Amino acid sequence: MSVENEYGADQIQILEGLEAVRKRPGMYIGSTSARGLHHLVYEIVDNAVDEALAGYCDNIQVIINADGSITVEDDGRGIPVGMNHKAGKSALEVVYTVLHAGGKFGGGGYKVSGGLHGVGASVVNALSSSLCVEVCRDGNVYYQSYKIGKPDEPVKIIDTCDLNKHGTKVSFLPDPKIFEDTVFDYDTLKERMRETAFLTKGLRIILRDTREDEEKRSEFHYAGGIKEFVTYLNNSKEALYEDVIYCEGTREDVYVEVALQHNDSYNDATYSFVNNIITPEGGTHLAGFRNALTKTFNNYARANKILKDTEPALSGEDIREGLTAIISVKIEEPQFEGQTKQKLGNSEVRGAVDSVVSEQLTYFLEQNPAIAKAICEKSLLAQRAREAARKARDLTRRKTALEGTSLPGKLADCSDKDPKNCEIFIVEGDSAGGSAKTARSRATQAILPLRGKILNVEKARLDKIYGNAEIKAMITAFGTGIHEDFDISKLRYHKIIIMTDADVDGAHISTLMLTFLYRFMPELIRDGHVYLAQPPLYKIEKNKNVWYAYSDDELNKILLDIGRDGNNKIQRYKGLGEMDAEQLWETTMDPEKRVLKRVLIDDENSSAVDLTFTTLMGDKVEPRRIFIEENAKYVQNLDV
Ligand code: 0RA
Repeated sequence: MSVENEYGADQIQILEGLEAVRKRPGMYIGSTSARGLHHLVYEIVDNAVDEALAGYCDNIQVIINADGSITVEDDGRGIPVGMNHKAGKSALEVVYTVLHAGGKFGGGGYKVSGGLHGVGASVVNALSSSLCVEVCRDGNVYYQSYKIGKPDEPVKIIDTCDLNKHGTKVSFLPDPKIFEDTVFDYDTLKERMRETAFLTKGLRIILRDTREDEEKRSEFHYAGGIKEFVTYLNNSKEALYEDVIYCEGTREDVYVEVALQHNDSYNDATYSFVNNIITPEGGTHLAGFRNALTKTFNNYARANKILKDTEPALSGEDIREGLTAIISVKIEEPQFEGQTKQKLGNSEVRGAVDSVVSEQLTYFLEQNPAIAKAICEKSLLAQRAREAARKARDLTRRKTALEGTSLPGKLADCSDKDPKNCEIFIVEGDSAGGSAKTARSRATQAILPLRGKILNVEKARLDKIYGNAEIKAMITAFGTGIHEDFDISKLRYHKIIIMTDADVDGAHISTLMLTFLYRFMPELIRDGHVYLAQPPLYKIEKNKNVWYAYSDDELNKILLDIGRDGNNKIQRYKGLGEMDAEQLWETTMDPEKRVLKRVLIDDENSSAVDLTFTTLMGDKVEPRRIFIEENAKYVQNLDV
């Protein structure tokens, strides 16, 4: 076979490959929604991060250009440009046109490969209406451009550069024929770049957005890597001790890094990563970590008589109460399992993490007895609280068995028994609760008034939470049970509507409610059952006509429409209680007229989601304020 023929056959294969990507983009980047669009950037950035992990790249710059395209520039060795004899063309062209070629060739120190689907540059190229790449190495600038994945011409030299300069610069414009929307979101990229920088210590990532007159810019550079990640996650909480505990080591080609620190909350915020990819369902690395943690602390507590021989061992849950931890492993061939392929399966990783953590944590505890004691004592308290909670729960279970499923006394239930038709309003305060009971549509709307502020579940142990009357009332009203007893098929109302005053206190109560739901019944939020009611801020009256305004903007618009003069009386609502039943119905409860906001969880960024709620409820006021300003967008507007 002649070389020419070989080239021809290759070319056909490449076109078939690109065709496959364009036919089923979801197979390669997950989806063609905003999430898939942003994946394009991650694929390209991950290639540069691989170069950083190999030790050759210190800086990555990501730019959202004015025309909506993306540029990713790195100072790595530069993608090889020499002739690839098998393919009969430049290696650079192979990387950008052959499916699955990205990164894995070249051998040597270039081992670990990230990228959620391990596909990379050629997939991004196939899904871009145009892409161009410049490689700087050996004093030359090499260049190639493409349209929907096909090269315009062979790789050529377009310029010279300093002999010491090296790196790769890629620009691409996503194809609007493929993606539902091709507008990149700065904050989405920002959070991902932050996370990537935390996971690759020493790497500097700069993100710029040049689409508007005023350029946005973020720079991430963490010499401490995941240690600083833990500090960042604990920022809005009180740490139990100052140091972040850090373990690092390699066992059988598995590179293991773990950072952890306890705080005064009661939740476990552990995030695990493989080759910089988050594994929301954990896997062998997480299992190895948990095993090492439980074993090491029990050994320490027994040896130092913090735990007496007669006392039961601390459970993993006890030790993980208030824990913030990052587990990051780098391995050559990750295997993902589970329905969503988000769980690490490689069995050798379990032992590697267990060994590194057991060894180094044991040493750390011996060197830092005060910290060791503080963690053991917190775990012991957790153990006792868990025991008390179990007793309290058994008691309530037995009670319901004896009394049947008695609904809370304060609940005004609806008569319809089909949950699909039913909604429950959780109302702040008894007086507003009274108006709501009068106003409601009895058949489908239930009302549960809550007295004052509900318990902050971020700051209370389980026994106290289970003992709280308001929380008990909600749990029994919803019908689903909680934790391991949770059963969504028993949900008695398909809409759970939180109705609070349109002021700061009201917002705080909503947040407490959402925190409770997020921690104890996250499925309710995930399945879209949770809503916030939107009561009006103003009532405007003129010549016996009435308007309601839900924001200051709306008020101004109405006043502009009807003319501002002495004849309108504007009333500012300070709370739900100021409205009579009829007004409450008209403005906030009537399914025909009201506006509800549905509460959403962004699963992609799970460490950020967790922060969403914990930051809000933390002790320190400043992060909370910043959070509220930044995250108003997590709540989606929805007309129902
Ligand atoms: C394989 C070998 C070499 C560099 C790279 C891959 C490389 C890939 C990417 C992707 C984005 N930026 C990159 N930078 C480098 C180097 C081989 C050599 O120089 O010997």
